[in-house]
Amino acid sequence: MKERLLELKAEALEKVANAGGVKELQQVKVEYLGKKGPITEVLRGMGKLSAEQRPLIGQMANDVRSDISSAIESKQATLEEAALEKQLEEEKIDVTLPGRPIHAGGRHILTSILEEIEDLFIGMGFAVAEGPEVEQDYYNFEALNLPKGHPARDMQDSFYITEEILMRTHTSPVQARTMTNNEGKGPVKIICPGKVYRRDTDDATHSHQFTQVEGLLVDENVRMSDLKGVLNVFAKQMFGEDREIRLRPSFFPFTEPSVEMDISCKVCAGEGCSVCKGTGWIEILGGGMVHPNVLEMAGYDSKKYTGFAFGMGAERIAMLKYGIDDIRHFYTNDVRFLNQFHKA
Ligand code: 2U9
Repeated sequence: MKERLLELKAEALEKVANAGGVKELQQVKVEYLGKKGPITEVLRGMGKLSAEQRPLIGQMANDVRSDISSAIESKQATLEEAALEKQLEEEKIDVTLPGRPIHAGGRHILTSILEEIEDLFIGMGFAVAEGPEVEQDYYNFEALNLPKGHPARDMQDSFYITEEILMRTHTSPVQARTMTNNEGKGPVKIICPGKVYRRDTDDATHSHQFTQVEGLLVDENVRMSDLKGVLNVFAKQMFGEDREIRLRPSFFPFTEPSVEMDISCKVCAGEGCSVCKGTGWIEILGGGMVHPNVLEMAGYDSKKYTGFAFGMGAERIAMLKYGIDDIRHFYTNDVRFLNQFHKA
């Protein structure tokens, strides 16, 4: 029995030493120390031994068990340590590697230019007013001195939803609504930014949807020179102090007299080049004195009140300021275009 126990011990320790993994080690444990293992079997046969032999063999069997058990434990610790080492090696992170860049978005150029225009007029005391894009024929045309059948309605081919409802063709209905709803019929000083819709065929300079900023100042004794002063400040702040403006006579049904405003060409400083088509001037907006009919229709006494109004396309302003050659860039959202206008 003694020999058998020593033999089992040697056998088990060899298997423990050769175990390549924790699983294999567990098998050795079950095989030698389990209830059905050979050592248990030896202990079961101890009944046949003499009274002197029994405690000796019992002690020996326990020693063998405990030797195998501690060999397994220490082997298990070695194997686990090796497994951890391997895992750490495989999952190694190089914290000195540079981080991946974060591609942060930014303001759309059209949003930036609108905010710039708004800030500029807010600085001159204007309030910002907004209104619906789906508008009544009355506010879009009638209230602006464009009755049904007026030839100028053809100038602005429109998206009609019903006979009386359309997508607004300009932001002027916002001013018409503001004046109409102004209970005390006192002064009005607003700018109206927003999307407008026209049945145009899209090309480099036309879009069926674009963005306008219109302005309106109504008060007593408002004169054309006030319009010129405000627009001069706008032009110089937006395009540079060295730019000159000029007003040319024009026609709009809602203003009388009406003007168009040019700024001196930055490229040739008025000499004439391809950008200004040889004229030295570039058209940027229209305006004029609010037509008495428009004032009266909104409930204002046109003998007491006068006003000026103006309108511009925000895309056109951005195109001139940044040399953008196609209005469609604003809507196709190619990041190579958009990223050029992000401030760091
Ligand atoms: C009211 C009275 C008058 C707004 C005006 C213009 C002249 C004008 C164009 C510029 C380029 C439209 O975007 S564009 O195509 N606009 O030239 N707009 S006067 O006049 C008004 C508005 C509201 C109650």
